[in-house]
Amino acid sequence: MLSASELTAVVVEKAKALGASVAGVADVGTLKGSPSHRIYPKIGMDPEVPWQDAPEEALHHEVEWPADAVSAVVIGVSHPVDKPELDWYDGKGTPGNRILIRITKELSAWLEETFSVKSYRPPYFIESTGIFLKDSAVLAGLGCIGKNNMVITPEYGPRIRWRALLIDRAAKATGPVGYDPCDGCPQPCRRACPVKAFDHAAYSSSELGQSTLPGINGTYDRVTCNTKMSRDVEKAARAMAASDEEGAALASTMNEFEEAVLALPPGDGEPQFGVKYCRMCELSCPVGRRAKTR
Ligand code: B12
Ligand code: SF4
Ligand code: SF4
Repeated sequence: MLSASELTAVVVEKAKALGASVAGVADVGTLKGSPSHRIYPKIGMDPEVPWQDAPEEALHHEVEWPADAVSAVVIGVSHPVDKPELDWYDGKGTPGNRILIRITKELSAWLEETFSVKSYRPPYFIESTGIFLKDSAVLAGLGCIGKNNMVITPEYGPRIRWRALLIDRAAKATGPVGYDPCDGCPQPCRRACPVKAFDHAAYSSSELGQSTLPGINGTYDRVTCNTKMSRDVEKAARAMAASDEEGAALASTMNEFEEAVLALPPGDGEPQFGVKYCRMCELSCPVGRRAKTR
């Protein structure tokens, strides 16, 4: 049987061979105590209301870990500036996320066939048994949380998306690592935000009982950020609709919006125009800007 270090080496190599830009391993035991895992049951899952006003039913949500999961294999696929369509939401997901899903599926099958390693593929959303992907990437040594509240990688900056596999065999963790590109940076990321989501402390360490917070020190407000995401959906709905009223109706629920996008006539092979969600705090970061593709 492979040692924990050998398993890490082969799984990272295979993930890259399948198309991952970066890959690493984090311990599930360490992840269970990471900042997002600790804060989430206290602030709840609803990005539409300030955490202090979260209704009881939105609170106390915790990641549901499979009992036998001991290591998390984390993979990243770069989303460079010159391929913006990777991040466009088309009613079913994004093209970039579909690449991530394909890689994790193939990696999972390969682990089972080659080493009889059982794996789980957590979905995207936490409330549907997903895991916190940024904490996972940081603890796998693939980057650090930047002042824009995203994982900054040395190779691609924040322009990367994540997915993970949970496995029932111990693989040696590849992180965390000491890396901090934000030290001394004039923070163009925070100034670029069109809705000023970084302009005040939205979370208090004394009230929440932990010092590591969204935006590192509490200076990222997901409620404000989310208003921009809603505007992006409205913009996409307006572009699809014949009238203002029809646009408002399409943007009124995500289900209606998704159905309308999926009903669009097929294009010429290019991804359908869906929502181009805001990336200003990401695209303005200079780290890894020269990287093109993986
Ligand atoms: C819900 C969600 C949203 C919501 C709420 C965001 C939020 N942060 O609460 C909304 C819709 C607003 C949103 C916006 C965006 N999102 Co989003 N989102 C998610 C999702 C599904 C869960 C995130 C979550 O709830 N985190 C928990 C909250 C409480 O914590 P947090 O704000 O992230 O802050 C924690 C960390 O910063 C951490 N931390 C801070 N310092 C340190 C230090 C160490 C050592 C560690 C371990 C951790 C740590 O502790 C904080 C908690 O205390 C993840 C996918 C996933 N399954 O993880 C994607 C995800 C985080 N989003 C992503 C992206 C790209 C975006 C957007 C750019 C929009 C877009 N174009 O897709 C913006 C960026 C906003 C920003 N600057 O943070 C990417 C991030 C990629 C990256 N390079 O890091 C993810 C990972 C999805 C993916 N496909 O890879 N998102
Ligand atoms: S622009 Fe990039 S490096 Fe500079 S503070 Fe923001 S996240 Fe950090
Ligand atoms: S994604 Fe856009 S709205 Fe949200 S914090 Fe970043 S720049 Fe601001």
